[in-house]
Amino acid sequence: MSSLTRFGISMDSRLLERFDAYIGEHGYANRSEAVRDLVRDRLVQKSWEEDDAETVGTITLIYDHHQRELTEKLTAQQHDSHHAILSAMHVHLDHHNCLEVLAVRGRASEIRHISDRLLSIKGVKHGKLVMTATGEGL
Ligand code: NI
Repeated sequence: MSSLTRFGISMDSRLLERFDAYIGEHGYANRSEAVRDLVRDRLVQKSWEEDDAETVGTITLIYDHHQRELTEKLTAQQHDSHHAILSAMHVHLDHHNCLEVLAVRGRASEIRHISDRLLSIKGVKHGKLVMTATGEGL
């Protein structure tokens, strides 16, 4: 953060009441931090709408490793995208199910494409791309 600038916000009192309830539920110490997080979240969303923006995210996958050829397909896809996959964590949840979390970095359009390709493989039970940011400019 460079320097702090104070500014005032005018808001409908009922909207402010709802906002205060929201920040109370989410454990914010004050309105300023809550407003900062909302702004950051919107800026992160915007960066994901710009296909060429450099972004960071995580792809979470749940699958049954006994499913025929699934592990091989997932591994092959990840090797195809090795330049964008920074790290992979594998957890054996039980006898059948595996959890995989991949940290990814690259252009927004490319990361989305990698995620779509992995999540659409038959046998992947659930998955999600969490879109975050490099932290630059936030
Ligand atoms: Ni496993």
